[in-house]
Amino acid sequence: MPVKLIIANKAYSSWSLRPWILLAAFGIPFEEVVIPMNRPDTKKKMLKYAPTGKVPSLQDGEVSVYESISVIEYIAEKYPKKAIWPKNKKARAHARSLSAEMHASFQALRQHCPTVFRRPVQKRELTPEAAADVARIEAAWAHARKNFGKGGPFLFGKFCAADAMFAPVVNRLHTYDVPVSKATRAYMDAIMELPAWKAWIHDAHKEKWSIEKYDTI
Ligand SMILES: N[C@@H](CCC(=O)N[C@@H](CS)C(=O)NCC(=O)O)C(=O)O
Repeated sequence: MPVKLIIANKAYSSWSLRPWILLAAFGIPFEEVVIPMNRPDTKKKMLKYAPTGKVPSLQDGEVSVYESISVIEYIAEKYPKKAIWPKNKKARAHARSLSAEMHASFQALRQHCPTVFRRPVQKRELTPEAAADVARIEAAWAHARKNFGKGGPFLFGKFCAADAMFAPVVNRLHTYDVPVSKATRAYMDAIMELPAWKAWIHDAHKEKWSIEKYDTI
């Protein structure tokens, strides 16, 4: 039986994209359950799957996992033959560090540039705090690409969990037209070329639910 991934609106849910793009990019079959946000029954529905009442979460038979990073770890453990994390120990340690940093940081950028996957590209000047987050992200990406990225266009060469963790940031930098280096842009383009990325954006545009405060952001 395929694993079941519980997510929110593809138009707005940055956390949901992470395990979704990982499963899709690795060609792992999964069933998708979408719980639309901002509805009277949203919390109740999400609580059925995770005690936080948030998504993403994953169900694998009797096993439940929540928090995007834990969901990704679970997927990596379930499919050990897939290079969800880099095979090299040093690269893997760094990929985990970057992923944890992404999980816990960059609040200023998140607040200033909320994720809307169907937002038209429209420039927004950054606050100094959001600009500092972008500077750290660019430095982190450049460091990973230089030290571990020889085998392909992604942070650790081939697409892996760390790329999945940063994928929503690619959308923020792109849709808010944030000025970035050529190398950062090339990395963003590599993510945006993934069929899994394109499928998510396509679905986000097709969703009928609309939360006005996000769609006019
Ligand atoms: N740290 C959590 C964040 C999860 C989260 O905030 N999810 C949002 C959707 S992007 C959510 O479930 N919101 C619904 C709500 O709060 O009612 C993770 O990594 O999974």
